[in-house]
Amino acid sequence: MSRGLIIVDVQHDFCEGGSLPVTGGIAVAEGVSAYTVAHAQEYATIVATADWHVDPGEHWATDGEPDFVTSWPVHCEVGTEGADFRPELAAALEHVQAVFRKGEHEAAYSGFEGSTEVHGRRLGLADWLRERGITTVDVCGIATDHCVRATALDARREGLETHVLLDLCAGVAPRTTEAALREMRDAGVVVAHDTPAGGPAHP
Ligand code: VGL
Repeated sequence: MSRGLIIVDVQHDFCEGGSLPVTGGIAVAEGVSAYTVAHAQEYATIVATADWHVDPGEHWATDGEPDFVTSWPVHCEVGTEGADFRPELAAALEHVQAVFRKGEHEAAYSGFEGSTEVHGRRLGLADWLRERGITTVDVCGIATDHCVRATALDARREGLETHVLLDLCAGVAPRTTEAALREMRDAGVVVAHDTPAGGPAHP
């Protein structure tokens, strides 16, 4: 079994002080860094994803009120601080081998919609994991009910054993977070509290 860690969208705009703040975002950044430093040796690969918008169309409610389900305040605009990773994530980023950016011109919730550049070649997350023989992924980050959810569901669709490290996630709203947890569990995702890699899962 070869394990990968996927750190989802721990960016300024999704944390306190950002344009689409998720309560607990900064704590997630700190927790993910501590976890990654402590467990890096247990992962064959560690990657991060980033929401990376230029003009994502109706995903940004530029002329109307966002509904916070499918339309959102302007966030993670390329070239702004809001799109940067939180500074508290720095220790984790030391171990991150690739960043998969998504959503330049459309909504993109799943990290599997993202790509990275390797030697001048665009590579998606599924190919990156496949090329490294990854069979199991742990997913953490922001937001539990949106990008973590979509990334974990896609990981299952790719046939990967998938764990969500719930203590290292933050959700936008309790109702959608509960629904996302149910949906993920139904899809076979193991929702675990701060599970050390290789250790017992506590669903
Ligand atoms: C996200 C809302 C809008 C996320 C991205 O990263 O979970 N949420 N865009």
